[in-house]
Amino acid sequence: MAAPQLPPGQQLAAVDKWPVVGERLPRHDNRPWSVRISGAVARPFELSLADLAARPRVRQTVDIHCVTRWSKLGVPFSGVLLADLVAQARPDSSARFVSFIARSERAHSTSLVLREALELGALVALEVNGAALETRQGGPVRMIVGGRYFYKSLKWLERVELTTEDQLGYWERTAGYHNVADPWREQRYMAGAMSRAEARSLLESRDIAGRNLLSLEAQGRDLAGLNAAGALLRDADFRRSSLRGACFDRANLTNAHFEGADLRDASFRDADLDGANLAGADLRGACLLGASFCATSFFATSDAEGREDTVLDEHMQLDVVALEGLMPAQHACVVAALAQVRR
Ligand SMILES: Nc1nc2c(c(=O)[nH]1)N[C@H]1C(S)=C(S)[C@@H](COP(=O)(O)O)O[C@H]1N2
Ligand SMILES: [Mo]
Repeated sequence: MAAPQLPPGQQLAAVDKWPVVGERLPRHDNRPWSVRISGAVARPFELSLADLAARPRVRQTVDIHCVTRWSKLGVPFSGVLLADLVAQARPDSSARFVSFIARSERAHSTSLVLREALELGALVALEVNGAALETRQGGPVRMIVGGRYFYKSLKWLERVELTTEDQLGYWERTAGYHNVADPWREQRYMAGAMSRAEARSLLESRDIAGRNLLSLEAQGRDLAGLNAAGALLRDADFRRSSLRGACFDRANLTNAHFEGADLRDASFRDADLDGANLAGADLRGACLLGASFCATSFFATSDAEGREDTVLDEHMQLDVVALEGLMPAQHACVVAALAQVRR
């Protein structure tokens, strides 16, 4: 059998699509672009775009795997090897980590173990598909780190800093994203902070509005009428729970699990359902207006997951344009199912 090309839980994006995730724009700044290498090094230095472009160029074909479950295989990037810049800066022997910092409003960052970044062939990318990286794609200079979820590939690179202690990146610190991020080991999130017992007692109140509950364990429970408005519920597990009439308005449900859940008349207005799985759920009367669906699953597509039937009806509310965020296989299933209920 050929080796699988898609890590577990990933879906292929259409060839002509490249979803934008996280920040959409770099910080406005009139100074010309430059990249500075500093920290635990003997010779910090700064490069202009022209300096970067004049260095030896490397081509690399990279498989992109976003933590929100979409993938693009074989994307041809070119740029300068991080190893090349690191060597010139003469790292101290104590330099064990590398942080990448963006020219963006929140100074977005991410970090890697220096040795791993070099082994993975981390690329200071300038081009994709033979053309300069567009701003939208993280250009003019973007880190590309193959073999890690795409949140390790920083857009709008401005600073490379070598450090002796790890500086957790933006998503790793604020969203519980896993600090190693190997897609083949499905390292999407750090362990949730809460025990099953704590989750159980918290859920008894049926009010978790506005709370931050990464990887909440709430499977197989009676949670009808739950108020989870505005809650941060990335990777939460609501499989087979009864959530009739629950309110998830504006909640972050990235990668949440709703397989087999009763979601009749539940409300997901303006919720983030990127990478969430609703296969086998009962969605009759549910409101999904304003929700985002990048790589959301509505149907089980592999036999291994079993063929649970998702239930939709004509009372369900959703924006047809938002369905464009679905990956092709899911898009086809949902469009066919909607056509059937609306007949
Ligand atoms: N500067 C910056 N870089 C970033 C992010 C961000 O918000 N800001 N998001 C990360 C995440 S989570 C992903 S999946 C990829 C998304 O890249 P794309 O928008 O080109 O798909 O960028 C990564 N790099
Ligand atoms: Mo991501």
